[in-house]
Amino acid sequence: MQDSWDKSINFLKMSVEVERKFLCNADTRKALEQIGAVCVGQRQFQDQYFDTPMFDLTLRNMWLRKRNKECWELKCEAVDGTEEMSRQQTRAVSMCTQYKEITSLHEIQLRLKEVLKTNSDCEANSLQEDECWLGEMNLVPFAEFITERWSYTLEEDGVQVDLDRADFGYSVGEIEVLVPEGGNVKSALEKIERTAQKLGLTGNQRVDGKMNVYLQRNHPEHYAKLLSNNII
Ligand code: V4E
Repeated sequence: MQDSWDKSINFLKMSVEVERKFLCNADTRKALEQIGAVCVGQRQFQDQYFDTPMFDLTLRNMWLRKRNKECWELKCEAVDGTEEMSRQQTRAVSMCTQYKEITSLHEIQLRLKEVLKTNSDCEANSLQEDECWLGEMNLVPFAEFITERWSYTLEEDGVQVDLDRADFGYSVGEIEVLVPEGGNVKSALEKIERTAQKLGLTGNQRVDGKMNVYLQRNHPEHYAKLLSNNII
């Protein structure tokens, strides 16, 4: 009982990534510089996403990935719909996604065991190549791609803008704020909305992320299922 309570508390303590995607083009970098954004780097990374053959994780809106063959991350939906919101706040929420991020491999394995109801005895091991837990939980890669990313920071406290180009021919921008445990998600949404306005983003439709486009092209049946379950 105590164990499961501790796990729930740990889950609530994860930081939340609040993010709004937008379509970018050749003028986006100029627009960012005009609003005072500073380019803080360009890098490339490879992402591999894992799920069971029946997609038990993504159908629960949980996204398990390994970046650059070493960094594990589990993103799980985190929506706090309990507060009363103005119409403008509701709009800001509808344009953004909110995901809890778990980066400790041990925490990830605990969460996965709970969700997949497996009894894997394989624990996080200091040897990266020892990944018997993946097999025990029946997790296999279902997506793999490389992203080239240009990152910008803004004067607006804690706002980062990333411009991504995936190797399968899709580009997307994202305005994001990382909210630490117990932090103010509403203020993050406001910062994102202000940044979007400064960049002249007028659309009121959510923009597809890289994974949405990857799934449309490579796993159309699963994409349709996620869509009909309102997951993407
Ligand atoms: C949450 C999620 C996925 C995991 C990766 O998400 P994302 O932040 O888009 O990737 P990336 O490369 O920018 O990661 P970062 O470097 O910021 O950590 S894959 C699919 N989803 C769900 C999802 C959704 N439901 N709607 C939208 C617009 N995007 C993603």
